[in-house]
Amino acid sequence: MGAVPAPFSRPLPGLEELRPPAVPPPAQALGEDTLLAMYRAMVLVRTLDTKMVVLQRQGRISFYGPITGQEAATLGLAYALRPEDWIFPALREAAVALVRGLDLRRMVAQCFGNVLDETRGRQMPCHYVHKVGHYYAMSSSIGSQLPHAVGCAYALQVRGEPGVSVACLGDGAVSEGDFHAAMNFAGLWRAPCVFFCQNNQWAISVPYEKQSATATIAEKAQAYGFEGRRCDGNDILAVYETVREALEKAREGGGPTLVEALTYRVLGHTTSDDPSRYRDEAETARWKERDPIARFGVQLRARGLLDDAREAEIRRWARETVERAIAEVEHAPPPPLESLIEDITAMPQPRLERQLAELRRALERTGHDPLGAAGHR
Ligand SMILES: Cc1ncc(C[n+]2csc(CCOP(=O)(O)OP(=O)(O)O)c2C)c(N)n1
Ligand SMILES: [Mg+2]
Repeated sequence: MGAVPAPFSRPLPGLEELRPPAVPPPAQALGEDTLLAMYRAMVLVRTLDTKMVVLQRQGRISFYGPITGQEAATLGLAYALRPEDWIFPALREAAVALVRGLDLRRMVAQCFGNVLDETRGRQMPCHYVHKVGHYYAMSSSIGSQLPHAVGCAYALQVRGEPGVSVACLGDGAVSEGDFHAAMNFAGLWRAPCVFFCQNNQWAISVPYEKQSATATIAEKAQAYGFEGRRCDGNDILAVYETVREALEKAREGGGPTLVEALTYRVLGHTTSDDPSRYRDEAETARWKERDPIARFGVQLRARGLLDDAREAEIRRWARETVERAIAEVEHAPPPPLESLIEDITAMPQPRLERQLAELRRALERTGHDPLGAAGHR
């Protein structure tokens, strides 16, 4: 078996404090510390996204999928979960893993795909895994995680184990067969499952109106025999409370809920996309005015929890934390060549070993380093 990278010797300051409460209370009972942790997490994730997009533009990473504008939806979900819950993410839920203890450096290393990446450079950037946090690797194939999530919920039900399984999706997944199969069986089994859809209104260049005939995604749940609820996806407390109630219902044997968080993808689909080629950016400008971080900031200020000095401290901490994470992992070497064939099969495969030896000889002959000295791919 290949080596798992050693844990980092010292934690990055301020990340442990982002953990959600073990039993999330109703939104109106959230403590000041949690409200501020939610805000810090939103700022940290925005800072990370902004920086990682720059890194991609500079050619230091190959690809990135930001959640900019969707922080309230992602983190509203994150803070409503209990530790025993399971998450099957789509592309824009990585912040859930972060607040459940996935080291920011591990996330950044995953984007570099170097030796500090637990998945050893085998996945595209943003495909994080966080086993102890019950966070599965996202599946690139749209909607394919949804039957897995329902299978997990069914297993929890059959075994009588605590926890709810969360099936995350974007609006684009509703035209996949997997979505309908998962919804059908979740309803049939009354499985302890919450479908969490971040409807950011675009699936790359396809707007929601060209994806589905129903006005909302939430109403689709009715056809499968359970409740669907739509919430303001740019209001973190609205998302939090809607998800929390859905989770509580599932925990008490009340079956699944489909939660639709209505939001907007203000940037490109990923760094490989240019949305100005297919959408009216005046619409984007309107959604930027509903920025979820600014909105939550106004609420916190009204409650006396945030002022200019604290805001400046939070932004400085976020910037320093992200920069430090990048500095600590960027220059790690690429995974060793033998990682190409390690962890692939339970028993060593002579054919793969022969191929690796042949590759080594070819590299020695040509002096070519296929991964590049700095691990860039
Ligand atoms: C089965 C499948 N078809 C097509 C793609 C290409 N693809 C990648 S992301 C994406 C759009 C996803 O949109 P949505 O579900 O709304 O999520 P978002 O990216 O907006 O968060 C598509 C079509 C894919 N990955 N898998
Ligand atoms: Mg979408």
